[in-house]
Amino acid sequence: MMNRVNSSDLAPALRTSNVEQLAIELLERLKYRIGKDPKVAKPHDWLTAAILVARDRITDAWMDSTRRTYATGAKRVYYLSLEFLIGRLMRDAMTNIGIMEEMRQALASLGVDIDVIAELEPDAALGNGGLGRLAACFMESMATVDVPAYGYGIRYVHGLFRQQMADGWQVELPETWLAHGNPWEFERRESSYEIGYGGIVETINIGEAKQRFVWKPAERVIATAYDTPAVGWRAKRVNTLRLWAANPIDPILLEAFNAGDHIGALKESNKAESLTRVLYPADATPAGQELRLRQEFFFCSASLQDILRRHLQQYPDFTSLPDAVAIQLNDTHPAVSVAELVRLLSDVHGLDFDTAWDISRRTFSYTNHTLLPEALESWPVPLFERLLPRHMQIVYAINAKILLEARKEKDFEDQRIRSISLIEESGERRVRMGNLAFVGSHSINGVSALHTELMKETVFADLHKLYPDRINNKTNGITPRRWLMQCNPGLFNLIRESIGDAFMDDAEALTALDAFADNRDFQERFAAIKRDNKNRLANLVGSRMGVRIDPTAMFDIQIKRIHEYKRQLLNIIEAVALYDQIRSHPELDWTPRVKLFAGKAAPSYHNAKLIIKLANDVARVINNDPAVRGLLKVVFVPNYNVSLAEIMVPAADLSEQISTAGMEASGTGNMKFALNGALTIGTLDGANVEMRDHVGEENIVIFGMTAEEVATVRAEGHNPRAIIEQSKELSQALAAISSGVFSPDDRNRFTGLVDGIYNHDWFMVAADFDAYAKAQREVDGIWNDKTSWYSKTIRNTARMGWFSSDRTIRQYAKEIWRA
Ligand code: NBG
Repeated sequence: MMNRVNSSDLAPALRTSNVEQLAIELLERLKYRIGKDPKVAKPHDWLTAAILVARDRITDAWMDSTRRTYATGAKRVYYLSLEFLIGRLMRDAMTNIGIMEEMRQALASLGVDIDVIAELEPDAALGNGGLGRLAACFMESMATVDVPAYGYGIRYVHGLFRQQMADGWQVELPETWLAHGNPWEFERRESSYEIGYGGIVETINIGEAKQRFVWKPAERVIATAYDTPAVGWRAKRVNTLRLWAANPIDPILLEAFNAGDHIGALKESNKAESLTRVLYPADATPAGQELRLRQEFFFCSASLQDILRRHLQQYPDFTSLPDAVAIQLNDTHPAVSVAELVRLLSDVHGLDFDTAWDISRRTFSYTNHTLLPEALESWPVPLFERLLPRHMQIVYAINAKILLEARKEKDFEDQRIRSISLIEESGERRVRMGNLAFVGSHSINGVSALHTELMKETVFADLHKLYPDRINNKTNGITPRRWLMQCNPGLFNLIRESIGDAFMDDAEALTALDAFADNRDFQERFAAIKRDNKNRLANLVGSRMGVRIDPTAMFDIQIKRIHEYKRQLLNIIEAVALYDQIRSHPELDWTPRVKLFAGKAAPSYHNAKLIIKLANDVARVINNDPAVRGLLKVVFVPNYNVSLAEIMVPAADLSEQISTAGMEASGTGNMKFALNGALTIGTLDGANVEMRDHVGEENIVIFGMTAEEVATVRAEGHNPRAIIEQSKELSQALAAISSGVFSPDDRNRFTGLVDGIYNHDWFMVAADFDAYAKAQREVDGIWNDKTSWYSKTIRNTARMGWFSSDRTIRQYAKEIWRA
């Protein structure tokens, strides 16, 4: 039976779950918690009942885990992240507590199809892309490898927008994941904290030339906690994801209301609640708005107050904080925590500044997720000072300390000093959050080997020189529960039958599959599963979009946020070039392909939105041209999210990981595809480099410039026009796009996009085009030799175990958190 785990392998705190027992509980929850008779219950009611049955079991294990943490005095890890891209939780939770099959049967006995209600669960999209999804995988892995951890973030009422297509253009609609309530969460009214903004700082002389500082904020809001259990594999541990919602101090100004000002009476309330209403939809570019800084401070302050309160329940004072607590800053979004912790320890809890600073630095560590210089957050000094006057003073005090330290080093002349300063002085003065996170942490990590090396050479070169022991690498990973077991049950069962169960607890045991890579019978079964997964995707594309795609064609998939550096444009241009070729050479033996795209663009990112429109325009022309004879199809699937990824990833033959080398910090989609038996076409960027090392260079198709070559070309300047003129395929494709072949209604729509390639080609689309096209024909060649294709793709599945987020978390725990 699918996904059934032996109950003796489960955590002892879990109560037994046979089908009859589950059916009884389902009826009970339906009646007493939802207030519905089964005769009139709607599918949503059954969904809630099923979740509550699972949640009760998880709660037993949760309390057990919490008691264990207290009893053993284990170090607690806090993961501060403005984003958690969770997706649906039901399947995940039920698989991890081992009741998936029994629940399916129990629901069936009551006339309910679990697959139908599972589709109704909202996809919790409290994140933009890789960074948020990584945080969600980490939550699951921290519980799995038994690290006592809390995730802290914001309970956005509206997650990432819903994407619709209107005539091929992206339109953003609000997302409402809480519309039917959220049965997973527990509201914790008692865990609430005041968060201040603005106001003044009073200085009080306390003798011996010492001073105390008291921040008197002008505005205050309340942060209220909502807890969601995070269940690890086999429920060995259940951790907490604590998300904060903002509430007003005074829900209604009665005086104003009584005076007839009914709207004004709710002003405070609206203002407070707007703080946690929406997630900023920008990925890898800073939002730069006051509300964003307010959000950042809001969740950091609430989380730190909560952490300190919990610490004092167990320890007499804060000298033990760095030994009992590790706080991981997920990117710079929570970097203001550095100043807030120093403030809480010194102003509120009375430690002297130097002690507070020392404790704080030994407690924090920081993960950097991008090198894009425009992505490094910084805040104008006047804004920062107005909103957080005391924190501004603390930032200056930290800066003075750091700069003094640096001046004592040799080789730290003015240029270096300027570059490590927490304050950007050229032009508008700004607080640099990356530098603050760096100096306030004992560990700074990158997310792939290449990214970490580039961090040392570029953004943090001078800070790295001052603190050479701090930068380290932790290559990203993905949870194999969601990204293999749950999303690809067919493959999961085949692997289990072939190599046994060891890989379920240790993904690296997948290497045993290597022995089957050339086995004909195994290849056929592997291929059959891929075909089933492709059929499922073809059905979805057919029903959702009315486009027919042939499941026997190669499914070539690029799904991720739309970004120029990720080069969806390179992929589309190659499709146009291929289209040209198919039309000019109908006599040749073309490999049938379906190029699928999905992803959202930041609403303010003009070129990204234009790229979506181009994909749709190109799709319309190619898909309707009889001369193509169905040999090439292009499809842009709308509203990419975690649930859609769970269908697209297992259905891919070819995975597109083609970013400009040096620009993708790691990538995690690349890992999901390879684990599910896709071949990767990619550049030597991010974690692709390590993937090549693991799967073997004969099992991955690498092309294009290296990060070093890109850097050299950028420094020396290159001549894209000359490159384009030398490539007939490329120049024809670009000419077609810019002359309006795909946009007869607006012939100049894409001229600007094409001009960018001619004039500067910052993302090396022209520079890499020929190598990319050649690599694609190499992929065709492998595809046409099915034995070779499956022997490579099976080896991908077999060798991707190292990219489990369990491995990543073990490394964080051992080398950074010492937990
Ligand atoms: C993203 C990178 C990805 C990386 C994820 C997770 C941001 C700022 N960065 O390459 O672009 O895989 O982080 O580390 O979203």
